Amino acid sequence: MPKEPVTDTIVALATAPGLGAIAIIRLSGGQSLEIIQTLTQGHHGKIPARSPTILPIEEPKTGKLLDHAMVTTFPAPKSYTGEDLVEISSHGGWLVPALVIEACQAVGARIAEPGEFTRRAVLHGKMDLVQAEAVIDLIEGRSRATHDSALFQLEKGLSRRISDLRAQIITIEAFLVHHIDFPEEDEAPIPVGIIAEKGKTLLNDLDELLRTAPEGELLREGALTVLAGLPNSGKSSLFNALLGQDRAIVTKIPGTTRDAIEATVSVGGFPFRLVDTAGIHDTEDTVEQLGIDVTQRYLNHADLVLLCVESGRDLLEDELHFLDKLEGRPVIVLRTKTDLHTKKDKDKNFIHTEIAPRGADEVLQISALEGTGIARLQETLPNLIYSRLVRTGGFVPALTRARHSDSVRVAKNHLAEFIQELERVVPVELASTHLRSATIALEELLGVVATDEILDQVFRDFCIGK
Ligand SMILES: Nc1nc2c(ncn2[C@@H]2O[C@H](COP(=O)(O)OP(=O)(O)O)[C@@H](O)[C@H]2O)c(=O)[nH]1
Ligand SMILES: [Mg+2]
Repeated sequence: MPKEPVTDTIVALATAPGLGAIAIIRLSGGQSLEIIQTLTQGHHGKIPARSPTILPIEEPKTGKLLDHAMVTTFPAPKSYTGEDLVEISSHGGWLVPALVIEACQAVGARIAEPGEFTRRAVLHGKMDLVQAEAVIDLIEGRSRATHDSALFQLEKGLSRRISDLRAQIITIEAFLVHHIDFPEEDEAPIPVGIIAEKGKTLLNDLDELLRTAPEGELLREGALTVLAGLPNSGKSSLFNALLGQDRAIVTKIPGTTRDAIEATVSVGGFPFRLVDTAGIHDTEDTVEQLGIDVTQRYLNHADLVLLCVESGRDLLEDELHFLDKLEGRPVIVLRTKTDLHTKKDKDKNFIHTEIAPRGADEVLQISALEGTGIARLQETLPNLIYSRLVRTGGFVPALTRARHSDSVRVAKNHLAEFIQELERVVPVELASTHLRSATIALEELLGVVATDEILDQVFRDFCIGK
């Protein structure tokens, strides 16, 4: 809820700054229509609503022509922010948009804070907080799965699920009130046992939603995928093959890749943050040693490890030890350079299978040089990391931020305590406070009740103009 009425008028560039054919400048707030009228004054009567109109934009004091721009006005409440809003499509580049923004400032607008347009949209009930987060995900997404998920969230896919869970808590609260209102009856209309049962079902639903969080959160940043293996095992060649371009330096001299190179790639439509690093062996060379430290740091946070081991030999002690240390983290062992170690026989399927060593989820044979096995790997990666999303097609509500899972966890814990107290026959009135807290947690998540602190946290990541 707004603390104070939002009345001032904000202005910002909505398109990316820099060279471009067109720039869009946005104005929102009580003075927007007045401001655009002033900047285009003398050339037109009232600008028609929601109808793009080409107008000369003039500097307010001097009347000097700044540009001919396409102006569209969106009077409240039918606008993105729910306020009077104006979009000015001017010529792009460095100067024109800056001059137009300056002109808006000269007649009363101020530069918007990051995310302020969307924040105002939330304050005016145009979208909830979870939808607002989807806006930024949609803009920043780099893979089809991220796009699908963000769009689904923007279309209230997740919000509906959360609202539904909130409604269920409120229903239990209502049952409880009903129960409290008939204390003298032997058999209250709704026995405590039934209320507890309802609570348990809801607890499962909350759990189910929580289980979507790990994959949902990965969708935004991409799964951190670290290429590991001894020098010369073919890590950089694989990195380039997955990227489809030669980004990492590939040489025969061991230890060439001295620091980490990172790239976000879409594999099967899912985002992966691929990291090519120095190898995992001891070295005297300090620069190379630094690279190895980088590897360790990445390994600590890896969502997936691809251990490259050249084909034609068994895994070394070091490599097996390395697998042991990764404990529980998804690992694929890639037997590389199969072209060197397999006789090419057109009649034979020369990719032979191999049993995954202890600690590894899969073993795949690849040749980065010939491209063999790369498609298989590209199929395996999403299945290993995003199995749930692959299965559901991504159109199932999923929690996509730590903020989401934190709130749902709080709601769940309160509900669990409620059930416990109900069964321990604590006065039901007391137990019901937990229901209230659970409801509030979900309301904060949706932004129904959002403190400035929550709003600041959400909109901090936005760019100016959104
Ligand atoms: N024949 C063949 N050579 C490869 C293959 N992958 C890498 N190599 C070669 O192996 C050497 C080391 O490769 P590189 O990718 O730099 O390994 P890294 O040190 O683990 O990054 C280079 O000479 C590559 O050309 C492959 O699939 N087939
Ligand atoms: Mg390398």
